[in-house]
Amino acid sequence: MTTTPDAPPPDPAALLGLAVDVAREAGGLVARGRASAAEQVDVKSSPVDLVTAVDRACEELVVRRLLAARPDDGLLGEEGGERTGTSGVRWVVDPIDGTTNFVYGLPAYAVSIAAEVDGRVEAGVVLNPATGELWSATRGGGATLQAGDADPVPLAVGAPASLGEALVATGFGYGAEQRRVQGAVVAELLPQVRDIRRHGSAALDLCSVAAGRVDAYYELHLNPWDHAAGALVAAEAGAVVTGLPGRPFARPLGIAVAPSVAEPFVALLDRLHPDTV
Ligand code: LIP
Repeated sequence: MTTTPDAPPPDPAALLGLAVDVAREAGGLVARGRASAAEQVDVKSSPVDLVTAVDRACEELVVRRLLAARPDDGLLGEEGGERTGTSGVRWVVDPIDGTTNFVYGLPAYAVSIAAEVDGRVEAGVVLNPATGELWSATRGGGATLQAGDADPVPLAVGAPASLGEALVATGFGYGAEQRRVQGAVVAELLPQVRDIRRHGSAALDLCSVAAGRVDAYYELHLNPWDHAAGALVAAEAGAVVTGLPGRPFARPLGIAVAPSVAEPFVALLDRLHPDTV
């Protein structure tokens, strides 16, 4: 599915405008569903991989709104939404990234919506309904953070002087064996950096790199909906967004890091992931 050559290319700013409007409406639904989140919880790939009725209702709303506005677009959603379009645009949706936090009432979860054009993310929004923070970016257009009704502020990554002074965020998968491997990597990494943060949402971790709230983030085996919007926000704020040497982002390791420590950080992760396929 690609854009038709004689049709004008979709305008990333217009795609972002639609994504922001839909994310705000979806964020309202998620916020209203928070108090009863734990009442309707199912499990997916493992006993710790949760999905709530609110995740599903949120994705249903987002899909309905996006396709009402742009009926020829494609779609990929975490909760099963999948559709091939004819316009060259595909929406990548995570209705609630950080579902475990949502169920527990930890205010670190987000609605994440990204627009791909011909397979490349051109616009993305991440909205945390618990804090009202909205992160957004277009490719080449920079990244901003809007807190509530305040004016959006441009984002820029931090500049830690050394790897030893870098605050690093990471996350863990839902499989016990994968978590054992990821835990062993953290044990090796911890003495070599400032500290580790585990926020529980890849989308918010990537946006935290963009805002300089952490200096680096890495995680194995992320799904497209976990990172599509957040990785663009991080890149547009100046982060190095990459995979292991010679590998693309999230294939299988997703890395976003401040340029000042990118080289030693990627080299360290490469040493700590010798068997990563
Ligand atoms: C979550 C990711 C997080 C990861 C969790 C989970 P979900 O996504 O955002 O980074 O560590 O294991 O995958 O499942 O809440 O959408």
